[in-house]
Amino acid sequence: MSELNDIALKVIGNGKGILAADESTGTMTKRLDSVNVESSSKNRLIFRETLFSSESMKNCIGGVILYDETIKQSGSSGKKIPLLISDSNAVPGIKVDTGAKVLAGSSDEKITEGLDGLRERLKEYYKLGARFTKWRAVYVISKEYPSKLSIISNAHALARYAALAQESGMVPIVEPEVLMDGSHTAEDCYQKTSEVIKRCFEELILNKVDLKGIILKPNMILPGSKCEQKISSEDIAKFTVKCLKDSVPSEVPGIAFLSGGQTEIEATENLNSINKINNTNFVMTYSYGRALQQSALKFWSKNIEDTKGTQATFNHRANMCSLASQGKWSKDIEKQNS
Ligand code: 5MM
Repeated sequence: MSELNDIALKVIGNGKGILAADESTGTMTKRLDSVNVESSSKNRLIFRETLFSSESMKNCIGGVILYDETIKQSGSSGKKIPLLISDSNAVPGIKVDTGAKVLAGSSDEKITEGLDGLRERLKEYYKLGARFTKWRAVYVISKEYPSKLSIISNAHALARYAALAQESGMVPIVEPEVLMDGSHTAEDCYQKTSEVIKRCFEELILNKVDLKGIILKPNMILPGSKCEQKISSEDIAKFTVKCLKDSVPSEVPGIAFLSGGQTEIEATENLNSINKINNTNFVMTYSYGRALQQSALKFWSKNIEDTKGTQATFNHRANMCSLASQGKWSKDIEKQNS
């Protein structure tokens, strides 16, 4: 199983992180609608190929999470997308869940689906070049949520998925996302996230998942987006590192945070603060969707043929995230380079 550990470290080690470009067609359509670009298969490919052929892919991006549509596409030169990614020495990955659906028994919550036929789909993705996979579970915070039902059933699904991914020779990214929506405090987020993560590891262990061959993709510990009590980046880092130190077994090679609706700068600053105080053995890096793509998407939407300009915007963000993953980012560096 040390091969899986090697893949995991290739994806998240050496100051690199993950580009989460696995938006399903519905989500990508929302993103493109927001910048007034038609969400055609061709346009989705142009934007993604522009990012995947950027210079920063070589030094800042260790892995790219793709969506089913993209992993089967070829770029403008005729090269298959997974090959375009591996040519930059990054690892192609694939989202394999089929989405979060209403949880029977607790209809305000979600359960992630996709286990039926997963073994066969994994084999196909491996043949297409994927070497890691992703499955995202979502949890809401309120007085009564996340419910025990949501915590137990999502952890069970995540663990069964992870076991199947490893059986197919791929590293599973285990993504339990406790959402930022709501007026809860950072303390509430800390407590609920700890409970969610601990349960995930109980199930992963029960399903005999090799913990050295996974990547955990959690949320940072943040106050809810409607909470009036804001906290500093240093406090976010303290809560986050403590939560992970207490809930994640030490065999896990690394943690790649989702950005979860933070701005690009917030996600970069908070990751940097985390790495400044990271006293664990875990690599702590990024697996950002919006916080890596937002500015590039905005720039690209003004002229979808301006590949160079879009890439420069993306390269800047990727470079800043890479510095943050090493605790070397600062507001001055951000300004000097923008
Ligand atoms: C890229 O977005 C992924 C979700 O797509 P769908 O909702 O369309 O399935 C998402 O899982 C993403 O990989 C993570 O949430 C990280 O993205 P952010 O934008 O939170 O960093």
